[in-house]
Amino acid sequence: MAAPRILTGPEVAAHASRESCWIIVHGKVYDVTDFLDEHPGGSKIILKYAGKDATEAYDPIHPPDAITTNLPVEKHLGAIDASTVAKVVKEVTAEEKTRLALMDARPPLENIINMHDFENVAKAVLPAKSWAYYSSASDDEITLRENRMAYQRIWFRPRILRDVAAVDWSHTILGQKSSLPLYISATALGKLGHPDGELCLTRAAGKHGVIQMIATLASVSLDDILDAGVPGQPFFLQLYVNRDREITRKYVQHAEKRGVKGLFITVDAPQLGRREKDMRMKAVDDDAGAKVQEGQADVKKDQGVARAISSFIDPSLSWKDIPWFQSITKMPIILKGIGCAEDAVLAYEAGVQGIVLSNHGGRQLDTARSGIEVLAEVVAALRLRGYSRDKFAIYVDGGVRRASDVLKAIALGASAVGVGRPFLYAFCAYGQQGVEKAIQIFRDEFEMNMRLLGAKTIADVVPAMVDTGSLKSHVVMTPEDNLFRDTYQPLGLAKFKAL
Ligand code: PPY
Repeated sequence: MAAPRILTGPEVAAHASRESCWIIVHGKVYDVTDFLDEHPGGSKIILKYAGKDATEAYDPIHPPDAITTNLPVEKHLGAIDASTVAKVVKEVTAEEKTRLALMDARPPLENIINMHDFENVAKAVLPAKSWAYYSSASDDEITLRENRMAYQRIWFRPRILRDVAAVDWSHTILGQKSSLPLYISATALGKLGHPDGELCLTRAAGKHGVIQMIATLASVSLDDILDAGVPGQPFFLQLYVNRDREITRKYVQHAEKRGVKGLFITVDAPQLGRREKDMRMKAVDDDAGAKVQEGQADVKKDQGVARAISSFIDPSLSWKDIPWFQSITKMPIILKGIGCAEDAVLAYEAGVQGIVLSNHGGRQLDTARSGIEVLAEVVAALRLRGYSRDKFAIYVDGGVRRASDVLKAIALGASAVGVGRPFLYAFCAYGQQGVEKAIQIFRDEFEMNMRLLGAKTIADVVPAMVDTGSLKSHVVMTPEDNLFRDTYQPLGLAKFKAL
């Protein structure tokens, strides 16, 4: 076999145009000239790095092997001699300076006492683009806000004098032991928020006995996440189904072989929602880029991070595909993104092991109802069909910020609850330690709330402990949620150009 070709910085730099475009990623040189117009994120962003090292920009928003699998081998030109690559001196913008100063001035972790605190710090210390991607939801973001509000329309009916000296909030989720009755739900592109990305979750989850659901679109590869786990650490996998089913089959079977305990197939995203904060951020960036790359046509101008990389997801996925999934894996299959009782019943009848009542953190169909509201009708419909909680799991996610939210969901029949953004914001703001602190806060809240509710164990959290009289009424007044209001960033409108 021929020795791999070693290229130098000047050789690569000579290919810095649309006619011949080479880039460096992870120490390797690629000829991406023919790929420019196929790049889901548009050609302009690649051309910005033409002739240069693009690793830093590539990493957070691509699965680690995207470039090697998408480019034919003849376009893999060789390795780069790093010592010959001119160091790019990055201009630090005023915005970046402020951000770094805020990072230094973060509240000490011991002063963080709830999930809203993490969100507030993340909002200040994240690059604007990352915050826009993570925090955004679809259209008017009504569902995003409703996810939070719905919990506040449920009231507790506490029990007293039940000897709650010892309370235990540990739980079993999909047959796996968990120190909390919740799991870390999948959120994508973790390296947009922290250099270690999703590994911050993995390490904290392993240390504290919490289950992490790994996202198909994590910034860290599935294997690297699994390798970072402690022996026996349970993981779930969130799946986006590829148009090319062979890719999906290999991915699923690999996950199973590596011991992943549950397959959560996302079913609410045949097309990604229009997340306007994310889209606007992209438009702002393109305007700046246009000055550098004058005259370059770019077809995908208004997409935002998420839409730009979602084209592999198969919109033709249907109920007919379920038997195929059942034939390729023995992992329990959970459909993630159910929004009404009719589909919950279809899932039950299809023989999958569970569902997640979810609206994708408000990021898909706006004005879809909250998972917690849907739960009540789903449990009623499934009971009529003889369902039992140990045979079919019903999870809920979206808007959970407090242990009290989790207890409300469990009282209403949820098997456990998914928590996504709060853990994401915890690591964006404080890395692994932030996630550990978030877990600690949930623990403290479970202890207090279970005592005050009169439940010694999770099995004691029963329907009679909640009053859902207002849940379906979307207009009742509730006391204002100040912490949520202060961290929620209102949507903006199109900006005028500078005068
Ligand atoms: C989301 O952003 O809501 C996701 O589920 C992740 C994602 C990221 C990029 C493309 C498609 C989906």
